[in-house]
Amino acid sequence: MNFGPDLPQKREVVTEIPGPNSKALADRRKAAVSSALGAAVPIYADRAGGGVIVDVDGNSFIDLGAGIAVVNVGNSAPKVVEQLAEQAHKLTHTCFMVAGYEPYIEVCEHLNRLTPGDYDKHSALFNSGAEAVENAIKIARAHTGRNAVVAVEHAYHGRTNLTMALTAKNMPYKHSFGPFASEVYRVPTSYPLRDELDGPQAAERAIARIEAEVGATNLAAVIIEPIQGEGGFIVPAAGFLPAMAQWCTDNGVVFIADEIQTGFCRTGEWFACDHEGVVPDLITTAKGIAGGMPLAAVTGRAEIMDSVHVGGLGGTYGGNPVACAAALGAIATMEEQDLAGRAQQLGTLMMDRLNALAEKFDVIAQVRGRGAMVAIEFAEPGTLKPLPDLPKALAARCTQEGVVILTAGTFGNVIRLLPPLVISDELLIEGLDVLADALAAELSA
Ligand code: PLZ
Repeated sequence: MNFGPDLPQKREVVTEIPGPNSKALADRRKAAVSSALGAAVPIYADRAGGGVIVDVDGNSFIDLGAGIAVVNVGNSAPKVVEQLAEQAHKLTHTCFMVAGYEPYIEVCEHLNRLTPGDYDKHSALFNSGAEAVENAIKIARAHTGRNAVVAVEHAYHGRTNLTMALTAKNMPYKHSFGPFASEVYRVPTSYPLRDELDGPQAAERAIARIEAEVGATNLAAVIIEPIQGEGGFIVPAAGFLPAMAQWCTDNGVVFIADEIQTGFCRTGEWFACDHEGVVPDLITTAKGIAGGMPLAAVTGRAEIMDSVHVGGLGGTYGGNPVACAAALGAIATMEEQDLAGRAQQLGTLMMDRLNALAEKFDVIAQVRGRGAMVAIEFAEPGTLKPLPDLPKALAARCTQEGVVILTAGTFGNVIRLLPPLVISDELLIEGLDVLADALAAELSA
């Protein structure tokens, strides 16, 4: 039997999609699993590795989603599996607040070393991205003694009560789940395709709103994804992030970079903040940190991280030893294989091909992104009116042809590409060709 990374790196559809085994699982799912959980593709995965996902019917799909930017090092990456298996044989759980263990401390050491800023840093580990965001806000409030938090338009920070309040989009994340946490304010961001502002102007607009509607002295934190993920891979205009960070510094406000989707080599640097030399006070990470195991972190200035009373942060499973061992394997893989450099190469390849596609199809309003985090926004030619049905139809066509592709965007009109960073050029190019054919077919349908 082939394990993940040994799987033949090929696209091969051998049954109808979904095949009989996937259909049988869909029936069992219907009977056993809450229908509240969505599914981007109708197939059920059996194995995955490199740039492919093989389903329970033996169909081999090119993976252009990496489980939403999680398996940057590939599925079942050798070092991840090796280290987590070894750890699992030694110790699966004590609870870090009961009895500590080395892998937790070692992950924190790596985070303190790799995240932006050369000041003294401390970290704390959690289970999910949303939990990391919640804790970053708790820390910022404890540190400043202030309550208010500012998030920006198109933001995504999670599905828990506080993070739903921070998240912008109603459907499917917030609808019917209110009331939401209080003292959360939303201000405009920088969305170069849809506003006419350069980075400093967009920051000035956001800051004016904060000063008028919240007041700096009430504000604990500003939280921003340096490139917005679920919101549609919105890359702010140059200068926006540095100006926001500077204003926070000048006003004693904690600047939190949510790098849960952008982190760990995805954008061609270790973190997206690195592209503009932005140094956040706190940074939240998850997803790519542990090669698929649930782990998340808050890292930041030691004096901010330590401003919470002893015992004020924690949780039963946060920084579980097996997840930490996986993170150590993932981080070693990223360093040894220079996956940040690889993300840059993949990005160039995707941008070149997609820009050529944009020349041909006027429904493509913009191709954008950084490194291996690239998106296409679709809009009615000449108007920027979002075309939300098109990405959905394209993703469905791609699945039929053996390519897994994800959508995004506040308006649902974005296709996003997030291949595992260990995918081959050949496979990525083949995936992009399938997407191009799907677009041509859809537009002529
Ligand atoms: N912050 C920037 O991208 C997770 C959401 C998938 P969790 N994004 C994928 C879905 O539909 O639930 C995300 C993110 C940013 C926070 C989060 C939340 O991370 O690990 O899903 O809690």
